[in-house]
Amino acid sequence: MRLSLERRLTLTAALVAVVAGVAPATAAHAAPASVPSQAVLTGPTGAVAPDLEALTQALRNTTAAGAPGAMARFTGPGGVKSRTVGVRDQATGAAMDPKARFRIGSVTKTFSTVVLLQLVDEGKVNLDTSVNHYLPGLLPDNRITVRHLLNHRSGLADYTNAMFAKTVPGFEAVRNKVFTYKQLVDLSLKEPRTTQPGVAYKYSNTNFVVVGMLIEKATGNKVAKEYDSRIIKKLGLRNTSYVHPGTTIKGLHINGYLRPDEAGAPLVDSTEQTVSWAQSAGAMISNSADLSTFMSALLSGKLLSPRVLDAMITTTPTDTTNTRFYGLGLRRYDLSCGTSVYGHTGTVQGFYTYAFTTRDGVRSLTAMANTSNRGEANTALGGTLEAAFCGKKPAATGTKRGLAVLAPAEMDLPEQGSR
Ligand code: HEL
Repeated sequence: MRLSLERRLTLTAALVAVVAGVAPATAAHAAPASVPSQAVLTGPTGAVAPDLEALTQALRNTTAAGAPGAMARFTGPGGVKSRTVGVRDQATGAAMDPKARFRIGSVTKTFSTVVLLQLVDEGKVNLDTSVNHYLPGLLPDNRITVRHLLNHRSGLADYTNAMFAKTVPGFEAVRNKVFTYKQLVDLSLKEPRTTQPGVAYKYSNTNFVVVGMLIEKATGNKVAKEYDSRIIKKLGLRNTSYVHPGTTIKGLHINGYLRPDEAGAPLVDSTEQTVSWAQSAGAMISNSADLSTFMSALLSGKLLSPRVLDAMITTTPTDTTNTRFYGLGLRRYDLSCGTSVYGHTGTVQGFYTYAFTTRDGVRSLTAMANTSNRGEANTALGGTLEAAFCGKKPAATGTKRGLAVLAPAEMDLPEQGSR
């Protein structure tokens, strides 16, 4: 049986929740659950200090699960703390570097959303107006609004499920391809729609391809120019770019390694590609510091009006754990210590990313690993969130070669059945 991408992702998310120690069934803004016994409270807000040993352990779990390298960069009242494990380039053996650039996949969706919501702030786009009002005849249903794109409730099928049904052949078929937005939307429209507009959350890259089209229609400019003037230059993000359809990551960067579906097959260096299959849904390049700066600026109100930011962080659940939520181009994870963090995750061939910040933008974490199509590594990387924001030790991941060495006797493993 072939599971759809979203189904696989839901299962992965559930696994992340279990391994990362996310409490189930906590209300959206419920009072903090008991703080982990070894956590240290710091700062005027009483925020939990990151457990740096646990952060490193989460990264080690990630490489033990098959990632060539992994890193995490936390910024908070105590300053910046970076941890790295493994390599950024398997051919040269160069060590993972917290300053290096990498592909951020769907964290791009948050950038695209900010641009579109700035256009809302400027009165050029309305969230509850039909997409077809701005792009006449594009979609088969006038009821699909701009908001439905941003909160994944349009029902437009995700064309990437079919595109990447076979991982490496799917990737190689598009690695050097350049698509128009319209070609990608047409791929989606060949498939049945997944829900009636507005009725249910169903993650789809198609939504954010249409967001790119809306940005270009409303501004008359390419999305690259809008990311640049509205976010990148404004925040001084010197390591962030949108180079589509360029294929290289310029400067100090991390190489990505895609795991083939076939057991034992060698990793595929997937660093260079157009990412044209994703464009405004996932083609940006950035680094850890820039992603933290961006997420922190966003949540602390430096990019959007309070009214529009409020719309962006108004979330609904994405699964039944009641710990995972989606707003407008933005995820919210409720962690086991009661802290909610906002940001996005990314999966693009060879790269997993987590970029999250607290509601006040004061504490931020970017974590990444240079592999993909490897759920256990992504799950292990998710453990950095609990370590960073809750000061909590990660569980060892259950990989055959990793578990024994990753679960030293003194390690504070979460209790079975406690979440
Ligand atoms: S998927 C996600 C993540 N998002 C979505 C988007 C992104 N990335 C993609 O759509 C890539 C899909 C193919 C990835 C590929 C691999 O692992 O490299 N997998 C296969 O080819 C499987 N056969 C919801 C996880 C997000 O976190 O928002 O990024």
